[in-house]
Amino acid sequence: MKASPTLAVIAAVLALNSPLLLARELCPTNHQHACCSPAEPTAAFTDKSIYQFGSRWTTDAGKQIKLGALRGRPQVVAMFFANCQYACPLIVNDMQRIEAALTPAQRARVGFTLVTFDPKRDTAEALAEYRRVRNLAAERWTLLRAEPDDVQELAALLGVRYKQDARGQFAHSNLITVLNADGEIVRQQVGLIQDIGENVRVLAKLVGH
Ligand SMILES: [Cu+2]
Repeated sequence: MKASPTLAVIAAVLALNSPLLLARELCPTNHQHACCSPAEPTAAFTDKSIYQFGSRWTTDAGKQIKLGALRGRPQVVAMFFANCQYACPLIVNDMQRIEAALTPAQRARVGFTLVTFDPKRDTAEALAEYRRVRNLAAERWTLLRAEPDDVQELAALLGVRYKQDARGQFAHSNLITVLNADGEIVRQQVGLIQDIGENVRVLAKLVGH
């Protein structure tokens, strides 16, 4: 009769331990136990990923998303504002040149994202109009706006500097960033009307074609 309590204790210990053992077995060692920390859902992104931040964004279709929604294919990203008369149209032009230089198979596996640093004027409707005027394909292009603090945070992560002047226009960095499918910065191009060749090569490598 003495065996019963002992067995019960052993059974209880085994029952307690088994989920842990199971979790450990399932954990790939190079994943920093991301799968074992349900309290941290963002742990699935690496510490180099700009997707690890929980900021909320709105698309030009009015849909609420987190940046992690862009995961899964490399993204060509730039920050801009729709009222820009000079630099931003050229940035978008450079992105469209990259888009055009990809093969159809590559193009299907790459996304293009424009993030406004002028959320006051660039409402979802204004961004939708920008998409229409610039003919930005819905299956590839994502246009985003967010609250100023979140825009600032993303700009800091990308190394984009911007400043609004008295007339409401923005002075800003001219920067195109290539992210891999996990949101890590792979390459950045500074300036306007640059040679897009290296971006295209990097993207081709990322999509494995
Ligand atoms: Cu601009």
